[in-house]
Amino acid sequence: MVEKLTGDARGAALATLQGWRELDDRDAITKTFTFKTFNAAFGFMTRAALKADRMDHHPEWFNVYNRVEVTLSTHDVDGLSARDIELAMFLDRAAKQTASD
Ligand code: HBI
Repeated sequence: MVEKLTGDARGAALATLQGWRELDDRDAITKTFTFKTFNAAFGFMTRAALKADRMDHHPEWFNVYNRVEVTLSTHDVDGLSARDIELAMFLDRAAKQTASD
């Protein structure tokens, strides 16, 4: 059973992330990744998709050419959970291994 992140645990978890921000209108985090090419962006999305499927935890995202806007939240708790933090950290690592601007 996944739990909603609140209080100190939530603050500590968010502090481990770089470049992510909380949305104003709902309990979710977002980050825009920019790569050199569409090929690089799609490679990142492919690695993200395989991880998301393994986790059974899926991003909301929007891609235009080399840019990927990602939003993470846990629908099952209507907010943030440790799963969002785990996926965000994976995405940051995957982006680092991908050619960026
Ligand atoms: N993806 N982001 C996100 N949040 C969820 O709560 C979620 C998911 N993917 C699958 C999933 N939940 C399943 O556990 C079912 O709720 C479909």
